[in-house]
Amino acid sequence: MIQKYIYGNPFETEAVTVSLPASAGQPGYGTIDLTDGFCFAYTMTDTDVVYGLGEASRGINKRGYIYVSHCNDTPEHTEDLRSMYGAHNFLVVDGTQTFGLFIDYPGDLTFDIGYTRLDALEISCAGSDLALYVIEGENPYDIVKQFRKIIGRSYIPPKFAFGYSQSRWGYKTKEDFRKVAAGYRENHIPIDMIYMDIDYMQDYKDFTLDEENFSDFPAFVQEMKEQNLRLIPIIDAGVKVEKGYSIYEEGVENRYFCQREDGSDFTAAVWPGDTHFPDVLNPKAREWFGGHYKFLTDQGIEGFWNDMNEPAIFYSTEGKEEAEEIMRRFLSKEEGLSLLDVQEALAKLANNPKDYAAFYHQVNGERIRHDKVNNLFGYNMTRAAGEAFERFAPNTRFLLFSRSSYIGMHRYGGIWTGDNKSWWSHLLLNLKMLPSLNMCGFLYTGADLGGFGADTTRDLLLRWLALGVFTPLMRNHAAWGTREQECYQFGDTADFAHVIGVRYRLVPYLYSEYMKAALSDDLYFKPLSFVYPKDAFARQVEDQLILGDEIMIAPVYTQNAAGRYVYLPEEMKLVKFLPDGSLYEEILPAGHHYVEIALNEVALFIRQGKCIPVAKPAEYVDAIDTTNLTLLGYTGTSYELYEDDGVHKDYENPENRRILTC
Ligand code: MIG
Repeated sequence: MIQKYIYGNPFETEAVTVSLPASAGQPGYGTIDLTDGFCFAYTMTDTDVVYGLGEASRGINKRGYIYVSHCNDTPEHTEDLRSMYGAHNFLVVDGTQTFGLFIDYPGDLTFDIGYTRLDALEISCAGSDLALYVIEGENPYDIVKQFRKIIGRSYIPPKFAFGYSQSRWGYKTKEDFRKVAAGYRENHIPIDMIYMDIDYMQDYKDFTLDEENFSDFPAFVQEMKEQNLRLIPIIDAGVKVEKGYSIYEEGVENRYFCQREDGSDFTAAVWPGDTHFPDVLNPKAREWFGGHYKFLTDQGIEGFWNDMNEPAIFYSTEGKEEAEEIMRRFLSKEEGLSLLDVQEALAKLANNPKDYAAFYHQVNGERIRHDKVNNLFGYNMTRAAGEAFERFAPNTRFLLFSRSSYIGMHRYGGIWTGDNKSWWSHLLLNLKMLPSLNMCGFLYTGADLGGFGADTTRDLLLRWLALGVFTPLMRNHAAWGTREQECYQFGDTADFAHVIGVRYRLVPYLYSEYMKAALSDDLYFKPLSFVYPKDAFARQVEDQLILGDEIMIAPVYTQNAAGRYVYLPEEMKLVKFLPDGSLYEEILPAGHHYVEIALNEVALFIRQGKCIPVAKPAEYVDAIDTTNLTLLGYTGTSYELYEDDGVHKDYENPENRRILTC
């Protein structure tokens, strides 16, 4: 059961797609205080577990820390991080009382989950215009499913998006891309996509191509397709300020950019230098911005990633002037000013809260200050693209994911979890975020495998790929200036070909589970406790996940380990994909086990009474033979396979489902 409570006059975020009547009175849980903004307070008991919050630091159980929904370009994902790129205001308290909460509020919102006081849950924000949804159900899993029903169906990518992909910030020329293609194809490491980062554009201008490096782009897209590779370009939020650049001119002329209080276009510097932000909250501007993706789809492009859409700001014009003033005063030897003051002024330039309160959106004839709706920008930039694809080709799926997001965006695209590092702890963090993201509707998601910042190592990349085998988005991405991270850079490529090869053998199953989850508003990744609610130990497991209905995963996430301890809530069949192409299978009883998993092996656990389909090896998604699947698991059981053409939207066709028996 879902109750909706309205406070004040909330901004319509369109996160919820079902219209529910507003309830009168007080929610049945906690207390609400409106004296200073909004505050929901609840006292937790010792054993309560808190799930949710989507993209956030720390554990599957969110207890014991404080999180702030504030979409922000934040490249340091340390344990004490409070805000990331996404704002996903949904959580479930599971314990003495079990209930879910969704706070539909587009400004900054704080979740103090036992940080200030171990037993106190406090959700608060400065504003008092919001919608609060309180969800009751049989258990947390049931509550999550009810929540997912009211926010609408999750985004469904084309099937090729379940392939492996390579990315790197720094590929500049056709030659760079050809080298990656050859590196993979010659070593028989399966791959489907290569990502184009900002350097493909002319001077970092959206919807342009570097004139020198990418002449005759359609022919190049075709050349890659002949190798069964798709190019996936990035689109940044800021539009370069440049006379004569058509996107800039159109935006200025139609007043489609975010404006300052005085009505002038707000200017912030990002990669292109000075830019204006498209006012994607304004439906007209959204349609206009989205329409421009056609520049690339017309040249054969079938997928995009949207970046810098928190929106990230290196510095605003006003910020720059202030910093320059301090520098001038320092250089003219003004008394009392030290170099530290200059340093401080420079440090304050990027993503300064002051700047986010200095520009406005036009929504249905009303003007709204950006900081009050900050968390909706990435959502609506990605929605601009998603809505545009619907217009270009209503029956065709495009690959689309974003860095910044809010619940509601999950209907238009996926997300990747941003600028992690080549740290072992970030492999584990990647795993922990997955079920929480799924609870908030984000099914097509993954982290930069191998780590974005810092230099990776061969073993970290292999171990991370062995988790990535299971994440819908499986992308290796690295930052400019870091060690080269393509799989063929680390000697003995056979290990990489094998690990990624396992992904391709599992695509029919993973795709089927993804589609079933998306079509029934269910989870692809679940915490163990959702499947084994009576198992007290399962509530504590933070390094294993249930995938779909059939399997459990338990990747190795520490260096120099030959395996790891795994907890089995019930008997399961351990399957190891060995590098020689054979399988190791062993039935293990419920309980704790040490399982050896070598660097070049992929392990999974099939639940009792279940089986999964496995395909023959293939080097790209379209080459997977789904007519010839082997069933793995418990004999005498069956599996319902979902399969479609992977391109169109004929999801409900009964022919998409068939029963396979083991
Ligand atoms: O300021 O486009 O998270 O994936 O490689 C950095 C360059 C901008 C941040 C993204 C990252 C991407 C990078 N971008």
